[in-house]
Amino acid sequence: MNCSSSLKNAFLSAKKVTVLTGAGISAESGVPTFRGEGGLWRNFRAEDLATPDAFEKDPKLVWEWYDWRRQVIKPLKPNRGHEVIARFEDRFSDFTLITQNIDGLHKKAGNEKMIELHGNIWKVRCLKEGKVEDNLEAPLSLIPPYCTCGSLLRPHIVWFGESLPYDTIQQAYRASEECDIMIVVGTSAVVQPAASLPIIARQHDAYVIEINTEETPLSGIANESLIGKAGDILPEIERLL
Ligand code: BV8
Repeated sequence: MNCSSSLKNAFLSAKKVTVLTGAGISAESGVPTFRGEGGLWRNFRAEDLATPDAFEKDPKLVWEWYDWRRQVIKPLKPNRGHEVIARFEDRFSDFTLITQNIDGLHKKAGNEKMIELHGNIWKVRCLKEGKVEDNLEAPLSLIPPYCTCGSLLRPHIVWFGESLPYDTIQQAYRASEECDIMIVVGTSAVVQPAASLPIIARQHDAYVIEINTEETPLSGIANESLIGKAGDILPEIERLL
């Protein structure tokens, strides 16, 4: 990777750093991405599995898919990219991690504070009471699972067509507006509102660095678009600091 002198300078003067991650950061851990070769949406239709209508129509089918994904993710470990981002939390006094991922690998890597835009696959929510609880059972002993109140539980995940929780998206907007540097890692930058965050950061004069194995709609907007694996490029950036 050829790091430009502007990238080095941006880090030298940066006070607030925000990182936005997508499925690509977890690809090297073995978590399937959504789009592109081998992506989940190549084999499954989002409308059948990741919408409130799909859940209403067939909660068992939706839960079977999430149970399968939980079993895939459970034994996986954070990779070098996650580890660098975890160290960034200690390194920068004003640091925010925004993730679209639901796999929980940033927490496993050691990040303590993060904005999980699309929820978390290890949490369930009671349809009646709205109560959110951790649930690490994989495979699930009962599909679909039920709350102690007798109501159906759903994955605590934001599906297509659902609004992100107000506080969550407001925090993400603020971290995008206020940062000096935004590093955008492993996202195809097509799912809204997450895809608008780097644009907001640029509009507020942040230095936006994209890391991806291929070009995305963000590549022409970012100050630097670094093509390669997150697990290779993030350690190189860390060595510069
Ligand atoms: C909302 C479920 C208001 C969780 C997910 C038109 C019609 C209808 C709707 C819309 C529309 N236009 C916009 C919308 C709204 C919609 C949307 O954006 N749709 C898009 C697809 C057009 N958004 C919503 O519905 C959101 N809510 O807007 O509310 C509203 C309400 C009603 C109606 C309209 C609006 C809610 C979005 C929630 C999405 N939930 N899935 C789950 O089960 O997992 S989205 C899914 O995509 C995941 O959550 C994921 O996080 C997200 C983003 O994907 P990426 O992370 O970017 O992953 P992807 O596979 O795409 O890319 C991976 C990248 O990594 C690639 O670029 C690859 O090159 C790179 N890579 C691979 N390996 C590496 C790497 N890079 C670096 N290193 C590597 N080693």
